[in-house]
Amino acid sequence: MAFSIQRFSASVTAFVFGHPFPTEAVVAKPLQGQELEQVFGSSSQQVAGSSIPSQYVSITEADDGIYIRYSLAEGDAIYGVGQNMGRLNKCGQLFKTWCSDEFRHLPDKASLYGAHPFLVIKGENNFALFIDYPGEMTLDLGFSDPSQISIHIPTHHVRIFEFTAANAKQQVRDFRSLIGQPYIPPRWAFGYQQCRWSYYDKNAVNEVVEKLRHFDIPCDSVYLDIDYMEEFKDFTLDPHRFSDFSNWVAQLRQQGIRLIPIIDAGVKVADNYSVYQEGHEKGYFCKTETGDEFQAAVWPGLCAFPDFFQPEVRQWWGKQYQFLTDQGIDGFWNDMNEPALFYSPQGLQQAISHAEQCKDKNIGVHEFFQLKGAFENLSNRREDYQAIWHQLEDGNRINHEQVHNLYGQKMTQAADEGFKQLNPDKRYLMFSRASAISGHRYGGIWLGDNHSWWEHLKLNVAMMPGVNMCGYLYSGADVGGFAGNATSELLCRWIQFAVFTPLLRNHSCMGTRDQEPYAFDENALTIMRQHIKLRYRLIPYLYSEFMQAAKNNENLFWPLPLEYADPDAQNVEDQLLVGRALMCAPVLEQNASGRYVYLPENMLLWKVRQHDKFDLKIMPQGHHYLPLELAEMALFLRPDSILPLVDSAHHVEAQDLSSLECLVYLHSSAEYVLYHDDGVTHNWQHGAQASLKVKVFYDAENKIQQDVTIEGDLPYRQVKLTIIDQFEQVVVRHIPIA
Ligand code: MIG
Repeated sequence: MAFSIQRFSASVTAFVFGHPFPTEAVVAKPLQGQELEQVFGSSSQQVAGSSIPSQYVSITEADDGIYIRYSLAEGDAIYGVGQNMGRLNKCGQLFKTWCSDEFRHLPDKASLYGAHPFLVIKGENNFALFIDYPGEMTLDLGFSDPSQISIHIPTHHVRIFEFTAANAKQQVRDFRSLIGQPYIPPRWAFGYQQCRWSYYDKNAVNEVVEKLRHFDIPCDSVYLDIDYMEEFKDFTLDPHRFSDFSNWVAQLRQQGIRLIPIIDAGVKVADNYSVYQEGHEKGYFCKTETGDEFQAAVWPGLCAFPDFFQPEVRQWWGKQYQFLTDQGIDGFWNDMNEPALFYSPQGLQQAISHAEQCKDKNIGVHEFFQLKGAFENLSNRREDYQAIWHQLEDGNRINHEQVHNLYGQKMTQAADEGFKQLNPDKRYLMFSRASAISGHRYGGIWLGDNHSWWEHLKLNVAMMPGVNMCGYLYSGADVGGFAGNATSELLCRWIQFAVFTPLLRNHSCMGTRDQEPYAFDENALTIMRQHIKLRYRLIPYLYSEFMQAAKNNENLFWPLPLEYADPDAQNVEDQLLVGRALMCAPVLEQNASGRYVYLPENMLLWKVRQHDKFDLKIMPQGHHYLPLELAEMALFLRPDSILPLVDSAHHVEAQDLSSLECLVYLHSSAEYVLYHDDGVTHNWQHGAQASLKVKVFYDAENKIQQDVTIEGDLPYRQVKLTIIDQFEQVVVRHIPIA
């Protein structure tokens, strides 16, 4: 078996088989020469052999590809696998990496929109794996045999990474340091965002904005779904329903609202449409085996699909966004980029012939189901994907089947490259539906077409750490659920969790019940208002934690078992750590008036009913039943932690940052470093960052003291400390900032 070994550090090793496709997932370079010898001594030069020197797994080659196997011990848990079904611990499940337009997210779905083959094994042995392969592979995580992990990669060309640092968090950091720094959104993208498919015209959008402002719901952006375009053609505007666009964009901007248009991957095949014409003439679209343009239908009807694997095509595509940025737009969402295919002309023809054969026949039940299936399975057919060919830089072509999972993220890469050309200093809001490993460098992701089901609120909780591990820090689900009809209770509870997700966007499908906060009863509206305002109060913390996580290869959301060693914490699936100071414990059941929580250590509970009023209580380590009315949510502060807060406002840029409030849960010495920058440019990379350090501690006489120090340019002028000690004594202090 021919393979070579690459060492990235003492705890990161890659086994390389054949000539893997250059996915660009990993930006780090393997150690070489002296560096390598320093870490591993002279034996490190060993490159190939007969058996693979993996520390934990067996890797074998067979005719049908490469297998990775590992025997699970009793109590082993598996975390990660990115955007996938299931709970936090993925033991017992089967996944396939195949970016899919998957509307239903039923529990046994093996693939969703993202392909994220990074997993952490925790238990008897502790290690992590990343398989750098952009096609479909099967991850059988104890599904066929509960005592076995078996991963099948149907190729002889792949790079397999093994992470052997002592604990899961470090393994994640090591992985993240390989794949590079995440995309950084503008700070306003941490506000509340309102979406629906579709706000049909300017009036519809204006009405949403008016109502949100009227009902005192803070909001930073409203989304434009496919109906803003003329005949669903990318980079066009419907001239009637969205006339005088740039003036309108500017008007909304004055009210603190940004418009975020959708961009679909498919380009309508049409004579009088310049984007198609140019792409067609220059040969920029994906081809079939015989070199014709590959076409399939999506919303605009028959479409061609930009061949994003070519740098020149990406450059061309990236420039198209300028049509909208020139009119004042600074955020987008890239949809349907798995790519989703409703049908191909060939597929449709086959189904029609099938039907014709059945015509005038008294068909049997089996024939009936086949006939039905012939039409039902027209979308996203494997044969259609196999008909797509990509042109590579080296002059070779590659079949789509081999690289399917990279398509969507290359679209987002194209957008990112375009933005950098347009305005290298500016941060644009960008997130994608399809993704793989390394798309996190170009944008965030949303979690796709979920349903207004309690199960999908739970799924949202379980997915956040998984996508974080793969670098997708700017992410979130469609709050309230996309398909189906949300109850006001579900939306309230969902918002109570989503106040912690960087992307906080309420979105719902055409034909469903209105889902804006004001579309529900008065009581629900009040509850949502309070918790959305809480979100705005949390923005300094969330933003600071986000930036630190991005810079230090951390997650924003960590599962409890990865942080705490005690046995009871290992089973906690529905509470998450949010940054370094907080733990959330959302209510995830209908009609629940509370929930069980497990506290691995003493924590300070803020039961939030009103965003601007503390209702605080120390809860001791252990199991508790916590009553939580619909109007209440639980926010836990860890010992010796500090939570920075500011006042809410109608939108992020209107927030008054002159006074900062810090909630301190003091045991012996608490410290927080609040990161700050301009929030709109990339200047932070060149030193334009500031920080405010708050330290609260006991002095030699057991008196509470504080230190507030600043570095750089900060908007904060005074700090109000609300300090709770271990005996629930409250001390309030006002510290001016010089
Ligand atoms: O086939 O643009 O996931 O957010 O509203 C549906 C319409 C296409 C799927 C996206 C969803 C969006 C919808 N799109």
